[in-house]
Amino acid sequence: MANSRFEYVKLFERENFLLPETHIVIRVDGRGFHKLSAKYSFAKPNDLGALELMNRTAQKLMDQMPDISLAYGDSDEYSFLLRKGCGLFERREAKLITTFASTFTAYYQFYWPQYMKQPLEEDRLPTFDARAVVYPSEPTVRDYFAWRQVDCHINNLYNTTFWSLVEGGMTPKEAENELIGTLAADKNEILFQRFGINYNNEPALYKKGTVLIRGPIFEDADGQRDKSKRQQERQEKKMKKRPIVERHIDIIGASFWDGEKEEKKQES
Ligand code: DGT
Ligand code: MG
Ligand code: MG
Ligand code: MG
Ligand code: MG
Repeated sequence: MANSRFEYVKLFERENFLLPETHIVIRVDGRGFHKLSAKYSFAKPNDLGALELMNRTAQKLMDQMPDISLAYGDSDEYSFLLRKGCGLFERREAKLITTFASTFTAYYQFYWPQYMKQPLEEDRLPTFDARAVVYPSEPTVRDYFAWRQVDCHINNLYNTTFWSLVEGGMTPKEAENELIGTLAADKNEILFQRFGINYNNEPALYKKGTVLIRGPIFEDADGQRDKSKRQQERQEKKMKKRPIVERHIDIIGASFWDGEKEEKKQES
């Protein structure tokens, strides 16, 4: 468009370019899923269809964004790790997070009928927000993902015990009081003694959440900057072709990440 006398308004725009040479993590989270899960009668504490729908949506997003090497999800959230030198949208924060939130929302709604029994209603459509955080090193990225999985574990143990107590006849208030001040060991004990549930035998999907890997996890997009457009496109195609592997495993301990390193060593 030709210049006009109105064009100066563009000077008011501000762009946040996420720090170069850092690991970008983008986390999407469902808006008001406390209410939404009640409205669509999600099973408690875990709705298998809803979790599979999250996983399918996250896989599709990864398909579209070759810069994602790792994703982790549980409950109504998903975190995506972008390769360190990633230049997607020139690392513009607003462009990244709005695209992630809207693309995730679009696919979640698109796949909904394949996984959920109740049809969506226009007065409560599922939507997602997104935020981006940059991490300066591999250890901080590992700690980020550990933090999310610990959160999944704490919530799932609590919710599993809580809903067992309620199914066992307590009111939600009574169950809540019963659990005040209890440690993990106490909850395991309640589940085992009163309900014959061995928490260890609960599905890994519920206990550990879901890891989507398109390794090598920490492969850098190094040298991307100096590459020609054709070379960049070729690299993107290569990344896209790599299969995405879904796992429900521990990512807190070192072995997940070190195993990754071992594989890298063996490859080279
Ligand atoms: P937000 O994120 O601030 O907009 O608010 P919420 O309500 O989405 O809160 P959040 O994200 O902290 O917690 C997720 C809620 O979603 C939590 O109330 C439990 C619910 N939820 C997630 N997955 C399931 C499920 O599989 N079954 C059931 N019954 N509820 C679930
Ligand atoms: Mg929240
Ligand atoms: Mg939420
Ligand atoms: Mg959440
Ligand atoms: Mg445009």
